[in-house]
Amino acid sequence: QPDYTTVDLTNCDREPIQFLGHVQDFGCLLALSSDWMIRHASANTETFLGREAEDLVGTHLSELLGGEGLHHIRGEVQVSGRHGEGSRIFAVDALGDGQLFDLLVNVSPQAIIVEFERAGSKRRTDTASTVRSLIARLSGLTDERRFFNDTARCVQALTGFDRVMVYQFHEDETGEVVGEATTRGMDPFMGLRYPASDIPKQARALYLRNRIRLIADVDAPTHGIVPRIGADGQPLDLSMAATRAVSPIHIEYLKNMGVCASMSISIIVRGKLWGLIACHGKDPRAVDVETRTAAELFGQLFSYELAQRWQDAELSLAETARELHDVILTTLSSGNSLSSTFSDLAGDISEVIPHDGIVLYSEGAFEAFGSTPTREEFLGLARFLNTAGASRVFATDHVAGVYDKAENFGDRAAGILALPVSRSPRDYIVLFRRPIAQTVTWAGNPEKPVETGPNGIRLTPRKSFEAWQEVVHDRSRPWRERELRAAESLRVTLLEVVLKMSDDARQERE
Ligand code: BLA
Repeated sequence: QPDYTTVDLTNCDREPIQFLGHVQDFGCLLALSSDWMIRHASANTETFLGREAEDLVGTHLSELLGGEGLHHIRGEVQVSGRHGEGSRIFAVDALGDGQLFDLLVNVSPQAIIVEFERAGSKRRTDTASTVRSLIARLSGLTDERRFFNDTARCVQALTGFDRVMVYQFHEDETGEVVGEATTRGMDPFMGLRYPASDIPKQARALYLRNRIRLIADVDAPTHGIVPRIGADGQPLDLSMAATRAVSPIHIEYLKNMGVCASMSISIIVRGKLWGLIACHGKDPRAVDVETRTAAELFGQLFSYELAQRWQDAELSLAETARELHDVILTTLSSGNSLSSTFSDLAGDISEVIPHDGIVLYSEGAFEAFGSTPTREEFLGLARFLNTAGASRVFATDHVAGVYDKAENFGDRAAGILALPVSRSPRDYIVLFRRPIAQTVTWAGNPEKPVETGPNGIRLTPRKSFEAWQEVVHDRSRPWRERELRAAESLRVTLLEVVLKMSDDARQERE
């Protein structure tokens, strides 16, 4: 049970959102053992299946479902049991009485979970081909902003939500709206920044496993699971359940935002949650299973498209980095020292990793170009880097955040990228970036995330969603992932050369 009595932001992270034990109103749920006995049922089965949850628990599934329903579910369990992915069966006459249901089936070690929703209306066009043509429209776009805005427009066309956003997580887990499509009369959220705590850790972890979630109506009742605690002494794990009722804290958040329905689709790139496509409705919106499946598929294809774009950018950078590697080897192997060729080298590096200043600190000698700390200041920084112990590249866009004295660098340097280019004592090449006055437009004051809620002291989301601007003075443009990768390969090249040269020098002396 989460403890709401201490007010701090880690509360959010501790709410066990997959064990809250309720389903939403738009569907009902059965949890079965591997021998098809009903172990749990949601309290709203009567509405969908005509039988009370209490009557169903402890009976065999075949007593409820006619031949067609059971046959379908068995078949799907064999498939999804092997792959661990949930499956969906559309328009099944599950009870044998002519009512059509869409079924969602998920197999976990704890239970087979089957959810029932009323089948969506028959479509004129098939959703797979709609998704295909939407994605085709995106892949030609080179401009990033248009790419994200069009992505939002595609999902809006697919689902009909009033506002659709592409929400990207930054390194520090805050998030930013980078693409948006709205219907008339909705406030634009484009460019707004939200604190990390708005989507807590356990929710992000869950969204990596389960790629889509729908909150159909923030005002609709939710229904408990019967019995709440199973024979194994545990509440039912609803991680993969589509009807899972979400955290009441989040419901309050949506209400504060003036949102009645919310759906979000996970964007996973290289195994990490890159962001979400977040959808808002002014009114209740029970998006049917087929549309959700299409939206999820769209999300997956969009993720591949993003990954492809990254890869293209990386390939062209890797090309330039390779040329740099060759230049360094040629220059240095013809007997030049690193310091005698450093000014050329600095120019070459800036083509791969743009920077405002660069320092070579090698065997006690200090050489600097552009906007950098002084020699004295640098020596302190070098000592800090030695203790930071990184044998690989070390980068930050806010060096004063990890090394106090960097405040004195003022507007000469705010971000550093350090490449250790020797064993010990450490020699370094350090790239510097000057601060940029960044304006971050927060949705609400991020420093006041804690308020007293309706139930006494506990954590509630910020009530104010009015933009709150903060100007950040001591940060540089961030080092991009691919720049760090290029720096790492540069470090390896330089280390090779430096070690070889000192070996040669030693041999000459001996
Ligand atoms: C979940 N928070 C979420 C989700 C989103 C957001 C998209 C996923 C569920 C959904 O699809 O609605 C946040 N929604 C946003 C943001 C925008 C948006 C940033 O549209 C921007 C436009 N939330 C808080 C605080 C807490 C909190 C302070 O702000 C904790 C005290 C909790 N948010 C919270 C929890 C969940 C959540 C617990 C998980 C809900 C669940 O899946 O059960």
